[in-house]
Amino acid sequence: MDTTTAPARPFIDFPVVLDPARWQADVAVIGITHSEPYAFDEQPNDQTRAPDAIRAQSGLFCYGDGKHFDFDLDADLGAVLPPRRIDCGNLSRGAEPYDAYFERATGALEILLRGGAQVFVLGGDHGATIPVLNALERIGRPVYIVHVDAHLDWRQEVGGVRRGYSSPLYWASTLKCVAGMTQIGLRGTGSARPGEVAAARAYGSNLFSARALRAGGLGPVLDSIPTDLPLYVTIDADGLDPSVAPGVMAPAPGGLGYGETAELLTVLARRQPVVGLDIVEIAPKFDATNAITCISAGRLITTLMGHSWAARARRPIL
Ligand SMILES: [Mn+2]
Repeated sequence: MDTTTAPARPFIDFPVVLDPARWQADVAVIGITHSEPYAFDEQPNDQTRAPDAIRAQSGLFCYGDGKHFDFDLDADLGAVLPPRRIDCGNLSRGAEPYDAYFERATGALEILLRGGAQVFVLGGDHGATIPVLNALERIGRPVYIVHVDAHLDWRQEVGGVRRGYSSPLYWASTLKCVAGMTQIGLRGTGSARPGEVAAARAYGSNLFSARALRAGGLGPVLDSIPTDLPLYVTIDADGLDPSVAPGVMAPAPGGLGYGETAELLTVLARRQPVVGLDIVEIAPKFDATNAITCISAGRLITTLMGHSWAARARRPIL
């Protein structure tokens, strides 16, 4: 039985494969549309529409046909990617309880990761990261997390909900497979209280405020990320500056520029294995200006994807 539903159109020109029995791939894109809602939130929230909104723009940000040069990759994406690249569709919640939905999402990611795919997850809100981390934990694959976000996301729970968008990095800190984390772009106020900041520091998370990034550049951020561990990257779109990612629920001025985010991913992908990336928290209803948030997200995805696979001659890809 298919666990996902067909997207309105595929990511770039990737073949759509909904049957998990056929998910043997080197690169896989999958939408995780839902997470567990807070009582005060609209459900389904607007972020559930983001995977197809990103895909809808993908013809604009990449031809992917092996014929058009991509100056950010110094190659064509289609030429550097392996042939086994698939779009697995959207994993959406039906009438099932949230425990069952999270289990289904974890199982889907487990199939992809065990099969050796580099996974690109289109959220959904930031709770969509949790089943990905659960899958990495289940298969015992150690990772170091690189997190771009305006917010800390270290709440143990909000209103009794433990798998919501305020909690993914706290959740990560409880998992054996997570060796550590660097959190970049923190600014303004969000759900974090002083206790969550203290807990993140006590755990050993490397916190870089947007101001610290601006003052010190990417060097200290890159130095905080160990080179001997595979990475998992999670990008909350509100970590980017609203000038390049206005389509979010909680815009916070002063975020990462597009160029420095792309440079961060480029350096990391060339330097060490990256098992996967998620981009979450895009709200298409606020992305009315040329869908620039979805285009930014798609470009970041293709930048990491392309540089990862272009580097395969020099080192293991995953
Ligand atoms: Mn977040």
